[in-house]
Amino acid sequence: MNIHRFARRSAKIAALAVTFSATVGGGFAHASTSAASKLDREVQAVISEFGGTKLSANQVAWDDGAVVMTLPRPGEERALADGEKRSAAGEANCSDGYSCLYEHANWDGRRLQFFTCRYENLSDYGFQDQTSSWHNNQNTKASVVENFLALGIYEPLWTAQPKTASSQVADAQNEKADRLLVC
Ligand SMILES: [Ca+2]
Repeated sequence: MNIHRFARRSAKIAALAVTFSATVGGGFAHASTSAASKLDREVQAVISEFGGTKLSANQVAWDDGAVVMTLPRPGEERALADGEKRSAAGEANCSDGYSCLYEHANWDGRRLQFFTCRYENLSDYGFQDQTSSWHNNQNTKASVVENFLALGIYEPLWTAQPKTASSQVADAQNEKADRLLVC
């Protein structure tokens, strides 16, 4: 092989390598961008319907963080905040001092966490008739969860004692919660 042919072949291989990495890199960039935009559309849909402010890529906060919704990232079952410890599957993960409701059993799906002792209408956050599991990680206060019956009338569904959790509420209580007395 003379030196000119070798140089031409090397240049051709280098050009192919550049083309290949640009294609692969572009593919990954596109995939992560569409996942991020799907998540952002979900977050923006919550904000446009229920107010609140975007706290991070997958969180919406109301009242300066008295209430925070965390959404699962695309392809994930569990709602985890940025940097939150990835707890074992089937482990309740409400932050210390908060009372949490979860969209699905086993503490999966959207997570709605509350800090302030007051009544919360879950419809204010698009969470009425959604709750399937819960974790009260307040230190001493119980939370009472209620179902709306008729004008101003609610029936208690369950009382969430402090530092307790349920991975799945009874069928008769499932996806019925409308109001929460945080403590
Ligand atoms: Ca209900």
